[in-house]
Amino acid sequence: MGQLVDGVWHDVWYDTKSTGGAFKRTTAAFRNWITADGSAGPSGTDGFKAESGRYHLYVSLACPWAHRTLIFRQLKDLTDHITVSVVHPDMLSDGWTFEKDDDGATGDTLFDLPFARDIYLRADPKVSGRVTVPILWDKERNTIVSNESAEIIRMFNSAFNDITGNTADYWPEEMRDDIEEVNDRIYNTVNNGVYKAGFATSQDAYEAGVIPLFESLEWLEERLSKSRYLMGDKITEADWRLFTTLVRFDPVYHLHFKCNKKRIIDYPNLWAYTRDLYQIEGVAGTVGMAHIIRHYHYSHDTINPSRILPINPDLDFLEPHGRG
Ligand SMILES: N[C@@H](CCC(=O)N[C@@H](CS)C(=O)NCC(=O)O)C(=O)O
Repeated sequence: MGQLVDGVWHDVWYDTKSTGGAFKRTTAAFRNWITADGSAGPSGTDGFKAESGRYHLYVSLACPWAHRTLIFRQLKDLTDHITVSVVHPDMLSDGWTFEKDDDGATGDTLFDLPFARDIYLRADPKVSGRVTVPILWDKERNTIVSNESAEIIRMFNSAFNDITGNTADYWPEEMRDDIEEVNDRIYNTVNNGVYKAGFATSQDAYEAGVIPLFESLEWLEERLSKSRYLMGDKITEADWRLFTTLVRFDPVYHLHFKCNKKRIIDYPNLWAYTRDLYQIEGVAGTVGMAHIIRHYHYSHDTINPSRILPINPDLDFLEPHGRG
């Protein structure tokens, strides 16, 4: 694990010294948008028109942020239009690599490069910052469109509608303010909350992550006792953003990140809701549980230096959910 500084790789773990033991996530660097006509989106520059076969996604099956983009690629019928490479689950001193010696790790199917950092360097030889996935690559302009999953899923939600004919809308205009409010709490306390707890290097920083996390899980349990999905009867991006954390919670975050006050299976509504989403057509195929378990336990040697992978209880995501 490390980062690029002016195009040079430095192998360094997260700096929690300067923040009193707290994990602070950095902001993504590439923020362009694919749009239906190639006009500029809310940030970045223009010139990224939705076209079949033009774009490529680099993902890790372990990563909850990359997982969002795979779900939207599936739900929006983009699988024939956007190609994918899957990194190796082990993220060690070279960061994400394109090693292929693990089931499901495809290598770099575009350029056959060894490391994910090489994709960043191809876009900008002097780039600085963390080498994160997902990466959305433009094969025509030979650059990174975006490495921000929250924005990639919004592009996938609508930019390709004329190409696919799929008009399902997970970010409806009239619900955006309400979705934003829910996303905000879930991002800060749940999606990123598990990382704040897990990567903390002081007791205070750990508690500042884990306490709000479980307060939010209680709030979500209550909310989901009254409505099938977060915003009512309709699935929105808020649900998919929550789902990728819930599906990893019991197998990984509970033990590895010390988020062990409760498990998701201890919350009847949250657990049934997780199964409900898992059972939606196409979604199960995006959940790479072997990479999820391997990546976290094997890669974070400050947390699990023995690299022993736990034998977890079996979770039956296909058990009938009884919601609806
Ligand atoms: N803002 C990014 C965050 C992505 C992210 O942090 N990905 C993690 C994997 S779960 C990563 O690649 N980390 C490598 C690193 O921080 O060096 C997004 O949501 O797209």
